[in-house]
Amino acid sequence: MINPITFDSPTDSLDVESLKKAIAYKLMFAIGKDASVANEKDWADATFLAIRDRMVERWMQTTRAQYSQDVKRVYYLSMEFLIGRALGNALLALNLQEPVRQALDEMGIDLDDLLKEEPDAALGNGGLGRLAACFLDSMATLGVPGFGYGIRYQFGMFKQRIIEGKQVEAPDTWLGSVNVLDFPRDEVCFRVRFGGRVEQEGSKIYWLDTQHDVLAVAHDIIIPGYDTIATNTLRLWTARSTREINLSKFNEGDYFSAVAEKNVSENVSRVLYPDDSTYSGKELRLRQEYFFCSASLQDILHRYKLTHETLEHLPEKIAIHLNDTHPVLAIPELMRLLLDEYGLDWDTAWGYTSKIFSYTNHTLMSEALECWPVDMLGRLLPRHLRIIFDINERFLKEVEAKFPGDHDLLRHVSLIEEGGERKVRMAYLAVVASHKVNGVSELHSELMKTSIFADFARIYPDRFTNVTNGVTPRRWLALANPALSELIDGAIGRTWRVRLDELAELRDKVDYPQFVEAFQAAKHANKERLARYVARTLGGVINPDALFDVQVKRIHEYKRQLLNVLHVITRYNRIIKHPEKHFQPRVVIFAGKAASAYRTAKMIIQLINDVGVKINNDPRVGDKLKVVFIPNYSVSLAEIIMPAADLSEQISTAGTEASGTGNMKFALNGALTIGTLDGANVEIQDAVGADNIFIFGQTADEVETRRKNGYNPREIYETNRELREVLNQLANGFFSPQEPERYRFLFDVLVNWGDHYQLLADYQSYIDTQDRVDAVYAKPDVWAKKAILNVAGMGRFSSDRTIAEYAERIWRTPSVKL
Ligand code: 26V
Repeated sequence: MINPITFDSPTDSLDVESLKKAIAYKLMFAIGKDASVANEKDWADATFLAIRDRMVERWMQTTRAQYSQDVKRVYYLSMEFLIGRALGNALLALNLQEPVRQALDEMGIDLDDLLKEEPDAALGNGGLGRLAACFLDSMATLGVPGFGYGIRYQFGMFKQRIIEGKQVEAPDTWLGSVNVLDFPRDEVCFRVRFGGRVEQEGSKIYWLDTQHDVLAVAHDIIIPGYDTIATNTLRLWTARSTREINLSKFNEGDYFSAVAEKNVSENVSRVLYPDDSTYSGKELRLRQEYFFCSASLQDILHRYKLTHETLEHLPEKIAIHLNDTHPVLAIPELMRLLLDEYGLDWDTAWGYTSKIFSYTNHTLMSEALECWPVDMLGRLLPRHLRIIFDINERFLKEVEAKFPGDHDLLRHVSLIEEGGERKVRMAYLAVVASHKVNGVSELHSELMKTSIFADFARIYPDRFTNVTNGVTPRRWLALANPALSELIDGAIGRTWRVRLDELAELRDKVDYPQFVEAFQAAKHANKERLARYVARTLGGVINPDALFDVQVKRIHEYKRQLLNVLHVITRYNRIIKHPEKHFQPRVVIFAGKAASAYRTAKMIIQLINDVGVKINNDPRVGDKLKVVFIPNYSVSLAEIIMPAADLSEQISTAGTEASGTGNMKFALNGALTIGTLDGANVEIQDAVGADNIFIFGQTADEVETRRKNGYNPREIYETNRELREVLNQLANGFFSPQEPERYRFLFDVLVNWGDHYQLLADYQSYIDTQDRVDAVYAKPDVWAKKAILNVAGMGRFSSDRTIAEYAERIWRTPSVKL
């Protein structure tokens, strides 16, 4: 089928002279600019295009090998891919950083300036989307035949500005006018249908009279593996109207509605839902989910059919992974295609489907679990609703046979939630149709089996498993932290980039004062880099000799940024009360976005800024304490912040953070963690040793027990003098004199309305532990040794390990041979 044309490709040449020519050529013929007028964006685009050429050939080679070896492919379906910038990563993967730097240098251009020109591809909210991006990197690097499928949002994650202390959202126009990132594939185009009705004729079912159909057009992004030919694809769908514009309306002179119709259908890929805190049944969101599932499934079957006559081998040749419940409509869509389009009988279709799918759960928070109103689903996707009912009927029969007479169980596990508005429970559908269901850390996977999926764990005990998350060492150490990378290279060689376990060899280095000193110097340089960034963007000066205490992540009540603020205020009060005392200088750094409709989270951002204004301008405080909120947290910003941290704040209420991956990035860059026994923190403690991490607060069990026994935060408020003072300052407008009632709400949340996330219960333990942090930081060598032991212990948190586990235990996808 594939007939490669062979020729001597100029894109093989990777020497400085050829690179220079290639970049100049792209500038001229692809961008259409002369060097004398080209701006930095033009140069960046030209450079990326020249490098992209050098990836294309590996890409084709990989694809050819995949076809000729008839490999099993894994399709990773995700509503979000938070990939960040591509150029730096491509240069690293192809080992072209130095030659390209030199080539540009000889043309009078600085590579570092160009790298900053690229906008982040911010097609995700937070942890779930970034994990998907790390997974793509690891799949390519390991040669796993993996494809990402998602949506090419015209507007990704909103840009955050801080105006008078408050978050203000602005659209993210990342696509700009020139786009060099992806290959548009106008010919790879599938119709996605909506609405209509279902008609039965004998055993055959027809989905008829659909309206508002949309075309899905593919755009391909190259995912280079590190130091390998293996190169994968991320295929993102964009919506196009089935009719360019309504010509009859146009001719009638109704220009507005002629175009409006086109816009409505293209809205499907317009914008990323900037919300990972709550689930709300928005019809557009449902349309987005079906849109990308349907297009992906049609594409997957089309690719399979290119090389297979029958569907017989489908489950041996494809695996489909569901990144949370957002792509769960892929299940009834595959069933629909197999039943209605290919004419399979139910049992065969279901047999294939349940061998093909696997599902990862990323949160236990009930408000984030998707449930679609039966009415809405029925209106938008009548055929799929019918399939879901059929799946449910057969599933409940199976349960009835296994547990006869247990009617409560049947009601609990039904895919349809009854009582009130009827809803489809998407997570249950995922569990019933998948052969494996995993959580993202050991603790989370256990809790999953005792909470949200307890009944299913009885019905399908072998289905549930754990695969602890990981992060790619390429982006999160090699790219983000050249200073530390170089030091590590000198000590243990360069292969840790693909075998992160080798970092364990650094353990012995704590006994070499020279190494310890160099480690401290690298950290200091990274802190200076961050201080410069802060000075440039915020204007304030922060002292790189102070302890950098960092909490960066989405703003959520469960992540407890507010607990961090309670500590900051406590410290401030102590400094004022004891002017004579020495305090370890600290800069407390925050960054993160709040969902635009999440009032409390936005209030927490404003509080951080108000507290910052008060403390930073108080002459009695000086260098002892500074509070900084860095706006517009993103992948690129994280690459500057993580390497500069001394202390990593991972302080969620135990039992709420499924895993966390920021915790891993910080430790990998030599920060010590202050954290609860939550998510992957538990495993990080095992890996780095209890002496090298600051654990505080209640365990998940203790949180649960306290909740059951009737938790009374007011009692803690009344008995803890320092805490009471802090909370009173919130309530009486100490930090908001212009509007004294501003933070009364937060006071009430904590003291009068039950303190759902038990901040007050963990407060004293947190404060005491922060005191221990100061004491250790006062001994720079002791601190540095602990930091080195953190780096050394991070081997198992590589996403390469994670992907190897998925490939072996869940997808059963061997690597392609190249
Ligand atoms: C839910 C929704 C609801 C509808 C609107 C859009 C939207 C987007 C995302 C979500 C769920 C987000 C779940 C999530 O991000 N979980 C995080 O996953 C990380 C990777 O496994 C993990 O490290 C974090 O602990 C977990 O919070």
